[in-house]
Amino acid sequence: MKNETLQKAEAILRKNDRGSYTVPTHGLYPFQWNWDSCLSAIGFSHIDEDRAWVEIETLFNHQWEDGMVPHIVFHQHDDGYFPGPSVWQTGRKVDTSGITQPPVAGFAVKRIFERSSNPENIKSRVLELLPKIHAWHQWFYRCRDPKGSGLVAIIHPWESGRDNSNDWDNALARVPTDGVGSFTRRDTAHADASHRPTQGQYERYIWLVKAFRQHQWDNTTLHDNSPFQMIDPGFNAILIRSCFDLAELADQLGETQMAEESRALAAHALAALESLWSDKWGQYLCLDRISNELVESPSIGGLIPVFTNIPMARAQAIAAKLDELHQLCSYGIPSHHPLSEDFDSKRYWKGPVWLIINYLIADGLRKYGLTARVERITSDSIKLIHQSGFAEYYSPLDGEPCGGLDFTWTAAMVFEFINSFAAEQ
Ligand code: 9WN
Repeated sequence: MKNETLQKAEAILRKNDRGSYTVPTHGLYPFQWNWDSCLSAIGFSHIDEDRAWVEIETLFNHQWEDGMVPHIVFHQHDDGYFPGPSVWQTGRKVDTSGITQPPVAGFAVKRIFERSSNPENIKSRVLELLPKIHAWHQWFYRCRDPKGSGLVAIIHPWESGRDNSNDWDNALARVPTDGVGSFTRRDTAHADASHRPTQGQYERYIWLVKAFRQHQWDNTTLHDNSPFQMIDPGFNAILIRSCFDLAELADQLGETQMAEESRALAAHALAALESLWSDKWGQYLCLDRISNELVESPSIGGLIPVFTNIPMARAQAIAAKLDELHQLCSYGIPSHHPLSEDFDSKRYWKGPVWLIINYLIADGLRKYGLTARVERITSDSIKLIHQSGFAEYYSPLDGEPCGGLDFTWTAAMVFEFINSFAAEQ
């Protein structure tokens, strides 16, 4: 008989399933989101392997010709979300946004393939996906790192997946708001406005979208023309891990040239990641590519690199930082340092705990054998679910559920925490 929590998690995945893709949650996010889908597919792999593959295949059916994989696919009309297709105007047959999101697909495909009950049967599907994922990774290094530094920049806070992190505040303040016009946000009709980004942030988000639209969404020009170019260590680490994972899979499946190319991209990037380390903060920091300055902001983005192959000493320093954060909160891991002036326990990415981030960090720590921290993160994550349900995010101080409810990727991560991490302890 299945654990009751897993039964609830499965019910959420099924409720948010729209056949060939899932929505992150009913109401607040009525379309397919890029990294939500890939991480949710990992959850599906525990209950329905075919459905897991379909989720990722659907996303990649909407990949752009240049290799970019959009952050939202607007499969069906829905007025409940702003900005919708009429703002993006990307001119796709099926509407999509024009920016991307953290590239977790390479990692997710490897994980799902590894646990496949019949790998032989799945090989051909994986072989279809691999070149598409590889093209996306190459797109990143071509279009978001035009000078070949090894580190890619995001050009919109929504690309980070950590939308209103304090990391972006100063850089975003440089983005103008002229000509944005009036608009009606829909997010605050579904979720508590005090948990969501401010109006000023939203105006800048929209200004950037309109500016990219004027460049006809041409990715050969967007990076250099964007007033927001941010190098996020977490984002880069996810890309590096996905390149390494894709290389391993490609080797296994006989795609040796792809494997070599992917490994070379990852190795170059990994060496460059080191330039984001800060001894002062004991973590990685973002680099503002426009001002060429490290951003002195102690966010979770600087701890996510443990997800990839950073040096052991860095992983140990991150483990020590996690111990410090755990001392300051009832539930880990806060998305921003609780002693920082701009910490906010309930506002979106300015402090709350996200189970997907807990998962990426726990998965990284496990690689280094830092199991005590894996156990702590796992037990905090499961406690949050028992206490507060499957929320979008939670206050690290008292576990209050925030944002949207019955959240797909939160439910997906619960399968990983209970079936994989807790089962190993
Ligand atoms: C914008 C869907 C997405 C997540 C992001 C999260 C939030 C969207 C929004 O929701 O962003 O993409 O409108 O707030 O920040 O990580 O993918 O769950």
